[in-house]
Amino acid sequence: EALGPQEYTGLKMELVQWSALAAPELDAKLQGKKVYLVAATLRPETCYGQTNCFVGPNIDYSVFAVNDTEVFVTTPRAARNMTFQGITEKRGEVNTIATIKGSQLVGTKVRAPFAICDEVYVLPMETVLATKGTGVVTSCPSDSPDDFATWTELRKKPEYYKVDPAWVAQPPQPVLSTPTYGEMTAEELVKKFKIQSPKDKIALAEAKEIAYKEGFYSGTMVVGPFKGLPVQDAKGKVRDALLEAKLGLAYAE
Ligand code: A2H
Repeated sequence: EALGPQEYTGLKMELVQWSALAAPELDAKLQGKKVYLVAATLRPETCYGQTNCFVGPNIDYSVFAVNDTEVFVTTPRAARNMTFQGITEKRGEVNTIATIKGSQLVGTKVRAPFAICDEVYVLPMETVLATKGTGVVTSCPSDSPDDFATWTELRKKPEYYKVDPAWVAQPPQPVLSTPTYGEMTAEELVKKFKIQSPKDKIALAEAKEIAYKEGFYSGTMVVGPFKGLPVQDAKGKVRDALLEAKLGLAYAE
């Protein structure tokens, strides 16, 4: 874990359609508002390869007003932190509209900023921590072993996880190429370490470390406006482009 503050990029994943469980309450309360699930990432350059969005099924989420027009969905903890970072209108005050369990958000359809796969579904991820980031995690299974392992698990047992197979139909989308693992770094590492499920935490932590080092120090972008650039150079440019387009925000903790 980093010792200094962690600088996340918050990806604004705009609501397209609430899940059947969330729609009755929230559609009525949020008429005329722009609603975003805000995912915290340390790898903004992978945004082109988003194919899903994860929430913790047993975590509570706040649906809160940022200003007159925008509504965010994050953990209550992140909502509070945001009020001290100039993200919301009133400092130190969360304007909560509703509280909802992650499990109720599953099946919600959102727009993924800059992603090749424009609209993605919200899925459950048991390993999402309520104490980190926003509690919303964008899924980039080409480059995140955690994301790849969870997506694979959900595809194996959709009934058990109460997931419609259509929500996990989108395959990983290549974003960058590494000399050792090619364009599907996460999948290669999951295979190499014989990771069977998201519960293989030790192997996943190791795979995550390698994926990060390979991708960041040796990777080259294979999609998007910075195609051909080293990932090290592209990372900041992608973050700036997200902030510029108002599809991303700086979030630190
Ligand atoms: B990263 P760190 Cl492609 N619980 O984004 C669990 N994981 C969380 C989280 C939470 N509450 N909030 C954020 N994360 C994930 C992309 C990505 C990420 C890729 C590769 C590696 C990677 C797409 N998912 O993370 O513990 C988010 O996933 C490995 C560094 O604060 C976020 O970045 O270091 C990362 O963990 C933050 O992890």
